[in-house]
This record gives sequence, C-alpha cells and structure tokens, in this order.
Amino acid sequence: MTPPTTGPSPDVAAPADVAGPGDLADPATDPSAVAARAAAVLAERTGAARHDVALVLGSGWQATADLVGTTVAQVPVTDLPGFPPPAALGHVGVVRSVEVPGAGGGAHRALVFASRTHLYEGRGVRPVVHAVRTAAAAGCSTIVLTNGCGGLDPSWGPGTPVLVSDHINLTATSPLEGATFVDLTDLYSARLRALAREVDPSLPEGVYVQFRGPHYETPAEVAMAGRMGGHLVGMSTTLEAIAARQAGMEVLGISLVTNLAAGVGDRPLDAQEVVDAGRAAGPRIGALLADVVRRVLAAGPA
Ligand code: 8IG
Repeated sequence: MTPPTTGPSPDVAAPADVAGPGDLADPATDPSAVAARAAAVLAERTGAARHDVALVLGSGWQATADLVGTTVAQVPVTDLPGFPPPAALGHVGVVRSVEVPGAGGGAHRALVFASRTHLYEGRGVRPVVHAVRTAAAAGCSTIVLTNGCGGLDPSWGPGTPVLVSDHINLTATSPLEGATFVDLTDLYSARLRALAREVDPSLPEGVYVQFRGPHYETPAEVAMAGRMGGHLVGMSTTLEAIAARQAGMEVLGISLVTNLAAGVGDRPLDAQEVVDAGRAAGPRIGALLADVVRRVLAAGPA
C-alpha cells in the first residue's frame, strides 16, 4: 500500500525565494519603495532621521568601521526589508550607524554596510544595489564604495589602496530597469578623489573592471582587461556605483589590491592570502577611510 500524499516529503526543499507582493524579488515591486521601507526601519532603530554618508565595506575593509567613528546603533540586515542574508567570505550582515566627529563641532552620521550582496550569488541585480538605494533613501548624498580586488600593476603590492577613476562593467547587466538613461561621464567624482588625495597624495588611481565571478579570471582575461584600459579586476562595485548615480549620490570608489591579478605574478591566487592581505592593511586603510570620510563631511555635499 502506498502512503497518502499529503504534502511535500520532508527531504524536498521548500522553495526559498518565492516572491510575495512587496518583495524585492517581485518584478511588480518598485525597488525604491522597498529601500524607503528599509530606510524607515533604520531611522527608527538608529534614532537618526537621516544619515549623511554611506560606506560599503568590501573584502579586507571590515575592520575599518571602528576607526570611522563611534557606533551608535547596529541593525542586522535581516531586520531590514529587501536584504538577503550575507553569503560572501569575510562579510558580516550588519548595518551600523556611526557618529563621525564633525569639523566645527557638529556630528555627522555615517551608515556603514559591513556586507554586500554580490551578483554571483544569483539573486539578480536588485539585491546587489539594495544597500545603495537604502542609503539614498536614508538621506545620504555621498557613498564610499570599497572593495578588495586583483591588481594588474605589478608595483601595487597586496595591501595597496587605489582610487577608482572609472569602471568597465563586464557583467552584461544594469541596475536600471526600463528606458532609464543615466549619464556616467563623471561617475567616480573627481572632487572626492581630490579630497582623498589631500589625505594621502601617494594614492594611485585606476580603472576597475567588474567580472561576474565567483571564479577568478584566467590570465588571458586579465590580459584582456589590461588591453581594454583596466587596472583592477573584481566582482563588485560597478552596479552599485550606477545605482548610486541614478539615486543622485556622489560616488567615491576605493579598491584594496589584495592580490596580483592572475598571470601578473608568478603564483596562483589563494583565498586565504586575500584575507590575510586585507587584515595586514587594516590599520592603514582604516585611518585612510576615517580621514577621507571626515574630509568629505567637512567639505559638505557638492
Ligand atoms: I579580493 O583577482 C579579489 N577579488 N575578479 N579577481 C576578481 N575578484 C577579486 C580578485 C581578483 N581578488
């Protein structure tokens, strides 16, 4: 006798990401509306009606948050509408509201996202740029996008911070939906790069090339990125920068070269080496980020 079929057997996984009305995954939902809901939760939980600047911390940058200012509140991303749980190595799923001592006595608030959703997680583009849209809805006029990446210039040793001057988006996708034409001529603000170089005049700059990942590049792909005009290879940032521009924010991109890109050095890439390089660079890039944020806030919006 066969048992009655009363429902899915326990070893068949329930669909995890079924889109309901109002979910980010539902095409009928306006992602900005979900970001506005997330910003409202942040305002309530942090006690700050608005924030001034947002930071997204990439691989190697996590330890820098403490140097930027005093953490006033921490909200797990899982408490915020639209944020999936974090998946990437070295990423922590929490948003901090950080009080930054202001020039002239006033304190500014920074929203620090200590995690990001990557395109390679396969959830689509909306979750990748949701933190950016949430930051915009929370009032941020400036966003600092950081990442860990591979470097094409052999003189950039592991732990070298590099300002992003421009990008090449090789993901074949966009955070913009429909016929939304956004000018990207000056996507990575020259004004903010100049402020960063006031902090550290030795900062080099380069063009960041985003691949989808999660595999690293082949040496031939790295050579291609170089011939295209790229200096840095990574798996994040470009879609976020585009969404930030759409939302009217000024963008500063800072990459941490944690490894020579494949084929540039004489050794294969090692994920642990990447983590170690980030850790070793922590104090320098933490001080850099803190000083840059202070200078950006003191200068005010463009
Ligand atoms: I950390 O060499 C880090 N992230 N695509 N290539 C790509 N992403 C990276 C790399 C790298 N290093």
